[in-house]
Amino acid sequence: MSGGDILYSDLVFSQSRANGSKDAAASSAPETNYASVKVAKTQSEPQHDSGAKPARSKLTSERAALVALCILLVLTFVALCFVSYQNVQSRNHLQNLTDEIEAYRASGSDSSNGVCRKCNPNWELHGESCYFFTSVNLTWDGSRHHCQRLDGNLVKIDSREEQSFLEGQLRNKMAFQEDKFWIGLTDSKQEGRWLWTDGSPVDPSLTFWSPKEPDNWSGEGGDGENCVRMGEKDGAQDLLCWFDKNCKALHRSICEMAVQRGRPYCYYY
Ligand SMILES: [Ca+2]
Ligand SMILES: [Ca+2]
Repeated sequence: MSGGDILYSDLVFSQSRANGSKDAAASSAPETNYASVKVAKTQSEPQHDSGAKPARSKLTSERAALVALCILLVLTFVALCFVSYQNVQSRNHLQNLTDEIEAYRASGSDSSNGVCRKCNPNWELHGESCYFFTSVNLTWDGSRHHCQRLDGNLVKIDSREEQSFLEGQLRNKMAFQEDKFWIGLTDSKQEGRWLWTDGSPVDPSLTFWSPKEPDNWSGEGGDGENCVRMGEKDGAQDLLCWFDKNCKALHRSICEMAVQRGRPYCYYY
């Protein structure tokens, strides 16, 4: 029952007559009057008070638990974000270190066998030599001088293994089929007598002429073709990728210099 409801009660009143014997005898039974009394119920749900407090208390506990759970979830989310951020930072740091080491290796160094063999930055180490693949297009003479300014010279190929290394490198470096690289071989002094830049003759058993080369083609001028360029962008059959070419043509080039030997551990330079 809600607060403010009205209770109805039936009350019975008995009254005795004060006088009159005739009436008194006739009315031996008491006179009965009925009255209705309205009693306003002003107390608010007293019967429910005993159970409301525990319900309210239970509701409050549930709300507190919900708030605590929300806080826990937020904290967990923040913690996960922090851990994730730390992982990303760690991965970035590791990647930077890896890149740095790779860049160092790419610059050319090797400390195997306890002796550091090192090349200048941007030179590539292979065997006992360092190689630099130029990015500028110059004549054969211009390329030779460029290599000398870098303390090297146009490459001299002494073995099939060296030819294989260079041929593989050029596959990735050539932008297009004619983007070939000068090497240090020429017959400028005497047609058909091929000499390396150090004056040594080419070993006939160690040449890698492309088929139909050298042809001393004079289509580009009366000088014929007295300098050698190499490279096949799509890879050379059996490493055969030497071409004689007019020395005034503009090409990139391969410079070579002896490896630098130093302390046992390159990374502590
Ligand atoms: Ca020639
Ligand atoms: Ca040719």
